[in-house]
Amino acid sequence: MDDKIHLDLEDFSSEPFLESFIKQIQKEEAVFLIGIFVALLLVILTVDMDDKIHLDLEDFSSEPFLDSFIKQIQKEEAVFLIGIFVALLLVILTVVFFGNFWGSSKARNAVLLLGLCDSGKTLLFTRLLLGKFVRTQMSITESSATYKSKSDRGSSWTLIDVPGHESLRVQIVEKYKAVARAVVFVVDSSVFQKDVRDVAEFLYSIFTDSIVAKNAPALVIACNKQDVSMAKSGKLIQQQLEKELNTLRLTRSAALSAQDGPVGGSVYLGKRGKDFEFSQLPCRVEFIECSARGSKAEDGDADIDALEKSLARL
Ligand SMILES: Nc1nc2c(ncn2[C@@H]2O[C@H](COP(=O)(O)OP(=O)(O)OP(=O)(O)O)[C@@H](O)[C@H]2O)c(=O)[nH]1
Ligand SMILES: [Mg+2]
Repeated sequence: MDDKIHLDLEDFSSEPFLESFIKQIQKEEAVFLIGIFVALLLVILTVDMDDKIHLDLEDFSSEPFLDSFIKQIQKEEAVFLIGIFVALLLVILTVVFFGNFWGSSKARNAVLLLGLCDSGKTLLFTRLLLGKFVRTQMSITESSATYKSKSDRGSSWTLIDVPGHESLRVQIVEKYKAVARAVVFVVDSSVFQKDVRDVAEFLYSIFTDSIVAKNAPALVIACNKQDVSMAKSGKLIQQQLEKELNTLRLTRSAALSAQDGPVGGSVYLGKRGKDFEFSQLPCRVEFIECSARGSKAEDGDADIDALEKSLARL
């Protein structure tokens, strides 16, 4: 497991660089291939022309029948060659197109576990990967491991447990945001009333980021600790977050418009002129209820079926 975590971290630390490198190569490859194609076309046309001149010279000494026969072959050869070129061009375009498509979708295979401190990310991470209960401590660095989803396709994602502490998470989110296929945002439903403002600020900072807005990773809000009797329901958490994000959007846009100069890297959350709702985000949003601890803690299973189903649909 340690090895896996270590290796996955190494893989991912270079991913944005790798992604841009591949894209660069793909771009240059396309130009290179088109260059070859044009060069080949020129060579063939020249050869064709040479042949013609040569044959034309011969024409004077040969019979008219032979002459028309050679011309006929030349015509068909040209059609044949043009056919080959069109086919080649199609192959090149297909390779470049699918290369780009494959590159970008393959690069985004990370599922980020985000949320405030103590919301239960590390316990959820362990439950999803190993199924067992562990005693956790405050995370100070990210952990990652390959998670095989419980779908028929059996897709695998790299699950990344990001520490909740603000001074640690900002840099880590920055590192992985471009490769996120989904964000599982873990909320401690038992203290949600106290946390609502911080949760909204964290969500706001992620979903107004221009790279996140462009990639639109799926958002699963995991309302955790449902085993605690005071826990708020997923529905209530959704309503209160929508209200809080609406207020936050008003204050933030007012603050932004009061600033001088352009503000980079930030997009508008939701739809202008309408109260904020999660359905306005450009990605799939789901609220699920779960308990990473489960009713029997060490001895029992977690209650994370809804989360597993959600991950299977990614
Ligand atoms: N009752 C209950 N406790 C839970 C649940 N999930 C996690 N906990 C407990 O909450 C505490 C914090 O859990 P962690 O998984 O360490 O929290 P975290 O989100 O990783 O916290 P940071 O690493 O500081 O960001 C631990 O004592 C867990 O046992 C749950 O579903 N129910
Ligand atoms: Mg943790």
